[in-house]
Amino acid sequence: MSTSRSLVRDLPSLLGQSVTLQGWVHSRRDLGGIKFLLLRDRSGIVQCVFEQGELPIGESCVQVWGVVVVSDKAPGGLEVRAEGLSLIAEAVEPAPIEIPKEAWHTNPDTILEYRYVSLRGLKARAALKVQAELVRGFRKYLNEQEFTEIFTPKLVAAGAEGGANLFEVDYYGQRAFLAQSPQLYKQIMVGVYERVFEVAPVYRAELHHTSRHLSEYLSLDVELGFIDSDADVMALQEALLKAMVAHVSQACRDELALLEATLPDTTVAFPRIPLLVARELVAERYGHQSGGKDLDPEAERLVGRWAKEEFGSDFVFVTNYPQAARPFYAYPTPDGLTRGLDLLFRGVEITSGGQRIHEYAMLLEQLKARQLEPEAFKGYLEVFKYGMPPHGGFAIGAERLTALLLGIQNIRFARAFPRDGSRLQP
Ligand code: AMO
Repeated sequence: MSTSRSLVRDLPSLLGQSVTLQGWVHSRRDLGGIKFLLLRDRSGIVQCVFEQGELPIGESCVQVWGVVVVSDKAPGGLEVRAEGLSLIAEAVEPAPIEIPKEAWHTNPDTILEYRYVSLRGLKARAALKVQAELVRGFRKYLNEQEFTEIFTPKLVAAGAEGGANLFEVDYYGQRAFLAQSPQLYKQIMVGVYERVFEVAPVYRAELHHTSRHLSEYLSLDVELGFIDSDADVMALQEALLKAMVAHVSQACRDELALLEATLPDTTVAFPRIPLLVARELVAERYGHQSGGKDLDPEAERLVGRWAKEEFGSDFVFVTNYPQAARPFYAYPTPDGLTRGLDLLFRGVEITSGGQRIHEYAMLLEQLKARQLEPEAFKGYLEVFKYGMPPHGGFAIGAERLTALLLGIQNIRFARAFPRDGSRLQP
């Protein structure tokens, strides 16, 4: 690393001085005698003006030196009057898509096919930077609340969430799966630390090709013990999301401005509505009959609309899901419902969670009521023999949160290298 290297973001304080920059040729323009090079480094972009010499093609890595001067016409109000350029690594051929244009109307498959270079676009990199800061805000808040970060296996012997969307793996000749969720493990770890979280990918062999499902996504998992009810889970979730948004608003000013993102108003409390009431509400207020046990996407959108219209909130908790719509470990209530809940953000589910069953006998009862064989859940059940506190938690889909926050329509663009039913490369 060159010790004398300046970053683009520092240039305003270096007016009139000689600097050396390193970065990429974002674009170049030849106006007869004068040539313009936009140099991109990790901190920004600056215009460099050359009076002689040839400029290398886009995406070449270069070192440029010259004097920083004020310029009304240059983006950012300053430019570098270049005195020289050396090649660090020349691009072998022009990039397959135009990075500076970042034309989002280009066929998404094309952008994703060339992701190794399309990620260099300012908007593409800004989106993933915001995601990185959301995760940093997540860790920061939970660490402050005495949560311990855990690391659980992604190669597992059984599914955690049920359903058919498991990827099977040949594990030394034995059948294994890619983890759908760290669910059991985070609960086990509550027995160790009381409060835990994990940031890790999970795997879902989703059969539907949608704009909100990936086959591999980043799950932000939280679990905590010694709670009174699902209200504690909601309180933590609300405070955590508000802290994450506040962190991003500080850490990503430039990125948010570039993406023209509007942050949610975090001064309002997240409204809460029981699932059955939500179903009635969308039918009566908006004339929509939600199909299935859960809310369908249109019903989610309408509940989100209601929360916005009535409370000015982009977030809304949908609570008390029926047992039939939740896994066996959800804490049941006598009315056939559970203390399971979802959080919607801008009309889309971004988290699922709630209070869990913590008593061995109650778990056996639930399995029996669902005609499930306790033998098949032996691995899950063991820890509940050994004193588990009342506990609950949730998991946030990091890409969904990022996409909804930034107005990205297709979740694939909220992950660097998305995996879906038709994509395994790059
Ligand atoms: P669930 O299966 O609802 O719950 O997942 C939690 C959150 O993860 C996100 N999500 C997805 N994101 C992208 N692609 C997918 N295919 C996908 N599937 C889910 C959503 C969803 O809200 N163990 C429970 C969590 C818990 O109870 O703590 C679970 O995994 O944002």
